[in-house]
Amino acid sequence: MTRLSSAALASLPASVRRPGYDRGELRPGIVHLGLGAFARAHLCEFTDDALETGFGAWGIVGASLQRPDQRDRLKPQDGLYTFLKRAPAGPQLRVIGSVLDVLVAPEDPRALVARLAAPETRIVSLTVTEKGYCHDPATGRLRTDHPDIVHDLAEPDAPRSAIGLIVAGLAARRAAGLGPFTALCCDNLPSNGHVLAGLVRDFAALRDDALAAWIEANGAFPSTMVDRIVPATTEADIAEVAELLGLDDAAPVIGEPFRQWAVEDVFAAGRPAWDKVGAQMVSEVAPFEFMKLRMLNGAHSSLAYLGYLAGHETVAAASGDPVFARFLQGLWAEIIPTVPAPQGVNLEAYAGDLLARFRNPAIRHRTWQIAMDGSQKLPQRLLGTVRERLKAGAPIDHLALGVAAWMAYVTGTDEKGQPIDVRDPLAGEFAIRAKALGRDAVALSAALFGIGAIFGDDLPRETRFTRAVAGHLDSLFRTGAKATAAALG
Ligand code: CS2
Repeated sequence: MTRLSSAALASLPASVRRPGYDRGELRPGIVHLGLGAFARAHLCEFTDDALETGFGAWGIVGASLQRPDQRDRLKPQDGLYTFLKRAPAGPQLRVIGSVLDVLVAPEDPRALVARLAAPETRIVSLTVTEKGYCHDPATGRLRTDHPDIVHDLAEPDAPRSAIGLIVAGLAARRAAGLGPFTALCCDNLPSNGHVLAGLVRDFAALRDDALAAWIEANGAFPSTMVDRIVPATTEADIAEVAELLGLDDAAPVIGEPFRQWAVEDVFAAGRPAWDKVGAQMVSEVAPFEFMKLRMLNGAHSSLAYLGYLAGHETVAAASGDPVFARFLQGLWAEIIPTVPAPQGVNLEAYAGDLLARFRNPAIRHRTWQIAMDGSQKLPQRLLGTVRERLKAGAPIDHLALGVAAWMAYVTGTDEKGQPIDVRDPLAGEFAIRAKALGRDAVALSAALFGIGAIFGDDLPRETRFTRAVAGHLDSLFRTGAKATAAALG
């Protein structure tokens, strides 16, 4: 079969939407760090829509910070790829044209820094996942002992980390007498622009105080709330896209129909017309972030751990189980009082919509995928909510079960005694504790609470919380996830 490419666009079936603008006219105004599936199903689609509305200074140069795979798949396709939207009523296809080129940072970090420093680069956006920020998830501060940060301080012109790259790009711009680009964080972190600004400032200050002051005075770091459920692409998806397209596409992305993007409208050098194509440009992103991180991601993580332990492979299967659907309702009832509703949003209705999205039978989002990197996710997804509920003297049973399910999961053994492939930067720490303490819920939970990067130094002292988690963990070990969730009523 012919491979998708600019030349092959003309042979697409008429039902497949394709770029309606002249890709030859595009200029690279955006560099995107971490060109994974999520960015290609979100930022790149919004940008593709915006390019339809007019002048094309906003093409995207993607950068992979680790592996060359994405570049190797996209280059032969001239950057084109299919977005397969999976609605319950059936699939819809569209070819996205906003990506112009892909660079691979480890192959030539200096070339990427030069691209960041190019006058036409006006936005540097990021989806590098939580752990890509090299920060302490509990405090949001830069980890100066992180191996990539240590490396980048020693070799500031050939950096590896997103933070090192951004600072190198800004330093080169300042040296060249250019203004800064806007650094646009699109990861699921609270106050993500603010956190990114802090990390960039801390790193820059370790290099050069004058540079840090220049960034502080001139830089722009809008906060954003990003939302779309994007499961990892499988071989079966690739085969289905080829069938529907009549062309081979090595790099399709899959996503649900729903998408949301709330962006703080503070840009240093302009932006695409994202507001004309559905993005919400707002002055305050925080209410959107709280709502999404606590209600969607908090529920996603809790359900992923419980569901995985109970043998559910996907979110749709787990949330289709009445016991876990009831658990989600109880969880949202604990979360909602901590969330300031964005203007015009009813949080109960938002929760109802989330349940329908989770249950979308056309999306196979693996519980294992969401379970990944819990140490980086728990603080903003569940633990901030726990702190507020404790302060208010309010019930935390469902939240505590979410945390206990994470603890059971990171022991690395499921309910049938089978090993779990625990992927987490702290997986080694978890394994040592699980090996030493076995299924002693009180001792094991105490040992995990001792990991300050996750729980801070306050939560281990909150006995109402620690007892609830230990009790649930004991029940998970003795009776399993389903019985424990059912017992919550
Ligand atoms: C998920 C998110 O993998 C995860 O941890 O919770 O990727 C989630 O699907 C997105 O944030 C939805 O916008």
